[in-house]
Amino acid sequence: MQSQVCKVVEKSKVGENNDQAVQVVELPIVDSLHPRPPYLPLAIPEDLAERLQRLHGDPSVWWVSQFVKYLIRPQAWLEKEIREATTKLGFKHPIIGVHVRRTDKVGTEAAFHPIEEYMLHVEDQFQSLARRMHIDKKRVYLATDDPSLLPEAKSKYPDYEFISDNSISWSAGLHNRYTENSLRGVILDIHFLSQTNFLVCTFSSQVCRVAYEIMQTLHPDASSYFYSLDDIYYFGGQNAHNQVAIYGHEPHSQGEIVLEPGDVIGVAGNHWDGYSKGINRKSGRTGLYPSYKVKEKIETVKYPTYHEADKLLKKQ
Ligand SMILES: Nc1nc2c(ncn2[C@@H]2O[C@H](COP(=O)(O)OP(=O)(O)OP(=O)(O)O)[C@@H](O)[C@H]2O)c(=O)[nH]1
Ligand SMILES: [Mg+2]
Repeated sequence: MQSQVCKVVEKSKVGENNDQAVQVVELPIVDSLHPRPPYLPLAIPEDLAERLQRLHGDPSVWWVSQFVKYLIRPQAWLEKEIREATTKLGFKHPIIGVHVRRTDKVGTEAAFHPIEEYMLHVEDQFQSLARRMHIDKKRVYLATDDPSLLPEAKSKYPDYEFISDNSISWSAGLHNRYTENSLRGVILDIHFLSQTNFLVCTFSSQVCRVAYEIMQTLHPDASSYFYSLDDIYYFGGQNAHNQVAIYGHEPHSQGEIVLEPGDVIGVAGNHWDGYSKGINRKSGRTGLYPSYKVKEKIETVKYPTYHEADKLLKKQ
């Protein structure tokens, strides 16, 4: 990866100490990387690709999650804080995580979704979990930046137990968001969301997507442990997300596009009604197509490997 990572002399140090030897790794906002390295999500390493596709429902998110796991490893003080919060809140399994992103997001980057829309899927999931495990109580971990939601949810759904720290939601308001206290709150919310049995949220929010990424590090394959009310999973600044048609499709109504087996489709989103929207890269047409008629096109890239890994692979 050496060639793609920008190694630059840190300017402030040059000025202060005239120390030309200091090198820093610059990590710009992914969207503004130029040239675009092939290593960007949703690509996965070629040497792992075959095994990953066999073992995980979404190899790209698994690969991203390995980096997240390393980057967010907690220090001792945070581990202690997490343990204390777990006891204080009474966080227990089975539990479903609900993330409701409101405030600045609504009407700008995402649509408003009432609590009823989330709870429909929460109920569905409890029914499905009940086939596999004993449900002593229908517990919901509620994370949100809207402090009015917890009392609303409690009064509308009295047969559920909502586990949530309302003071964290208060601290997530626009005026308090950039304080250390608020940062601790969102770290705890993301941690607890990742620990739940299933997530119901909007993947338009990075908060839920990162919880979903962390979740992958806790199970062999948690790729299906979510329901998103809006976007499909994406990594902000990712390279093109393509699918391949496995069946042909003739449009039944206006707005649908023709697919021929093998066509590459750039997916824009899933409408969660059986149809997805995207662009057929062969015909250049944008429109709807049945989601079941395509599969993911997994991009693989030759990542540099360590000598140790090379030796291990040769032994297999
Ligand atoms: N504690 C808490 N804070 C939240 C929650 N949802 C959103 N927030 C707040 O909203 C902020 C979102 O900040 P942004 O800078 O917009 O981060 P982003 O990565 O763009 O995330 P999204 O806007 O959610 O996609 C977080 O830093 C929190 O302060 C939540 O469930 N719990
Ligand atoms: Mg944001």
